[in-house]
Amino acid sequence: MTEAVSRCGYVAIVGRPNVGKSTLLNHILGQKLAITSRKPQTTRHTMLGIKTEEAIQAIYVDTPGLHKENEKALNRFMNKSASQALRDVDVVLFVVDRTRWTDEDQMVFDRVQYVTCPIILVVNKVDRMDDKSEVLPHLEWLTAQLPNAEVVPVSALHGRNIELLEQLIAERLPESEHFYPEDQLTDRSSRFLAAELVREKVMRQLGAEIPYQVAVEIEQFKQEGKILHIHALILVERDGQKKIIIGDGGDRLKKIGQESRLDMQKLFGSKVMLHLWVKVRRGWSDDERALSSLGYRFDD
Ligand SMILES: Nc1nc2c(ncn2[C@@H]2O[C@H](COP(=O)(O)OP(=O)(O)OP(=O)(O)O)[C@@H](O)[C@H]2O)c(=O)[nH]1
Ligand SMILES: [Mg+2]
Repeated sequence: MTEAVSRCGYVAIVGRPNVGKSTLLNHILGQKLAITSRKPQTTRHTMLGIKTEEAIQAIYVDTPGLHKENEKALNRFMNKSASQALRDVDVVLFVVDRTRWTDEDQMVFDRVQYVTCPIILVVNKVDRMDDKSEVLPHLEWLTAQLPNAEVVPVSALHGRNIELLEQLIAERLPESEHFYPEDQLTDRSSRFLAAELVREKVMRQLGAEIPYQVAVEIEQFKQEGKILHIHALILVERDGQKKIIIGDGGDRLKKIGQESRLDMQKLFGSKVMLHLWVKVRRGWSDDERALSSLGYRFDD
């Protein structure tokens, strides 16, 4: 019997906001690593999710959804990170939401059409497809747009067709030694992941506007015996937002804390004591220096 060929490479997951990129990554990894929510622009930073199975190592790059409208420094940062993720990768997963095609999908398409590596067009959320008769013509139309791309309908949430997708990815990865140890899951620190979990709860629990004006900073991350002590600061832009996040008698902040702590315990495999504070830092989302001190790095 011959040994399986070792393969390894980078797989960028791109698409407009809310199409299910991070949900897809989590499903492939078999655990929750990336944060997800119903609101667009949940992911702000690119993040690696590494999956090693025997001879195959796929290094996924989750990216912020490419989007129009807002010209704040934070939005420029997100779009730039997503575009940069297309450089030097071995496979591109271009994720779209069923038969919906918007100006933002077109923006992604405009960038993706120039890549020279294999592209897989992932048509997600097929579990919610109401009118099945629209599917075939749309898949044909997509194939005509990107003739060299493979088109795969999936449901990231329910795990439909994901094995097929992973097989198509593996076949397209170059022969190579693995870049990461087989038990490494991501390039991001535990502090980063902790901050993201708090931000996810804010995204999920608050109304339309506020989540976009919130950042989370970890001030302390310390294991003492069996307990991991985490202090997180929730930064907002205005006083009114601080009140809303804290809620009546601290109710909302308590709920954000409880839910974050449960997810942290699962991810870190340790009992967690979590302390949350809310603080106003005016204009952080449109100030490159403030952004950079919060870990939004504008390198290159
Ligand atoms: N029904 C259904 N919902 C899905 C599926 N995949 C993702 N979703 C939902 O779509 C919403 C957005 O998912 P995310 O994974 O956060 O989307 P994203 O593309 O990472 O979004 P950004 O980070 O904002 O760019 C969430 O509410 C998910 O639960 C799917 O296959 N079926
Ligand atoms: Mg995301």
